[in-house]
Amino acid sequence: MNTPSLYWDIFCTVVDNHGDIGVAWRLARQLAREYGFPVRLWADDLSAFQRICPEISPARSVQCVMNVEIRMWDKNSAGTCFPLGAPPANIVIETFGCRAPDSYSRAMASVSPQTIWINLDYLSAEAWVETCHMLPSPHPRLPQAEYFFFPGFTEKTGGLLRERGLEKDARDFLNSPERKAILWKTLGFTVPAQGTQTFFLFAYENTAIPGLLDFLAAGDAPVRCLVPPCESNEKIFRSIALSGKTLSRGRLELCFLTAFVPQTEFDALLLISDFLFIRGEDSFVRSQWAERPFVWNIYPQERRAHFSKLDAFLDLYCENLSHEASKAVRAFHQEWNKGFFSPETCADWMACLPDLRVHAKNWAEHLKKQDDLCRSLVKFCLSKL
Ligand code: TRH
Repeated sequence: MNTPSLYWDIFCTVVDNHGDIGVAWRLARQLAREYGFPVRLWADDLSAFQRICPEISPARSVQCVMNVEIRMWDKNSAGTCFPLGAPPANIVIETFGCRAPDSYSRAMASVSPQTIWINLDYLSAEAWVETCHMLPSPHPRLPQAEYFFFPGFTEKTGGLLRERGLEKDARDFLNSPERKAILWKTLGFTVPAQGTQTFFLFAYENTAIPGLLDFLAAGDAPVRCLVPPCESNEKIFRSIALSGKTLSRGRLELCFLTAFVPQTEFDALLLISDFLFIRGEDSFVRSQWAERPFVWNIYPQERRAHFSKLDAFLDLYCENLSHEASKAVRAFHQEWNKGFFSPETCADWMACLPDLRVHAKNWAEHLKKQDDLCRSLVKFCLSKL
């Protein structure tokens, strides 16, 4: 793509956890690294940001990390936090419904050519997304339209974040026993013994967890479970006698990570695992690029709205699966997201793991045929210049 230089401002409010900043940070890095664009990322919670990017200093209101200019977005000083006199960027992205300050929007409306204004929404596989993707919406007060941009799983959506060279990076990592051993060591654990199945457990507060752990502990094969720090499940882990960094029970070895790994190493964390329990948005997408069987803990919404989102995704994901595997995947997801664990459902899912491994590769291949989200955004913006 022959691209003129475009200046980007990305705004991000950390609602909770790390998904919002996780997506904004990934996108900002990709725009800077793959397209060479100047990018400014405005984030209102640098401490949450620091958890996934240790180079960030929460005390600094302006800093540059990986060629992205990071700005503390101090909402209390709205209107004064912007470099006064500096024009807004060519492209402004408000992530997940957050609103750039009024002073910024006003400045946007007064520049020529007009700033391209994008509202980047949450990921959903629901059918309505295709009809709303890229639709303009007039601003209630300003003479300017904003465009809705939807990530998604089909060609009529904006696609998924996927960096260039992702596949090669994964292959290189998987082909390097040294790099895997170094990662295990950095995490504070030995390399798992031959024949051990490793799984990654990243979930919301979920009452199904003890059942899953009991089930794995009572199984025939040795299993290692990697658990990242997660406040919402701390009580659950404490109730199963958490002490120290590891806990062994039956065939299960629980390994607690003491801190988040930097987001740039998150993919490797998934790749050392054989199957994945992930959640939210970004780890959910990364589990698909890791080409591993996964179980998605979807972000819970009011009035159980998330269940239709879950079904919409599973309808797409299960399309080319055998009837048996599709049934097992759907049942396990339903129960996991209701906080309910039944050994029969889990056993059915596990019996399908060989098929699910093949499917995970095919699914990733299928998704890679569409433009990635960053590229779709760049193409769209160029078309609007
Ligand atoms: O943290 P999440 O639950 O994020 C969200 C938010 O809750 C948000 O409000 C909600 O709307 C959204 O989900 C759907 O899960 P997610 O999306 O997987 O984000 C986690 C991020 O943290 C992701 O970018 C990966 C990163 N991460 C690390 O970098 N290192 C780690 O060790 C871990 C465990 C995660």
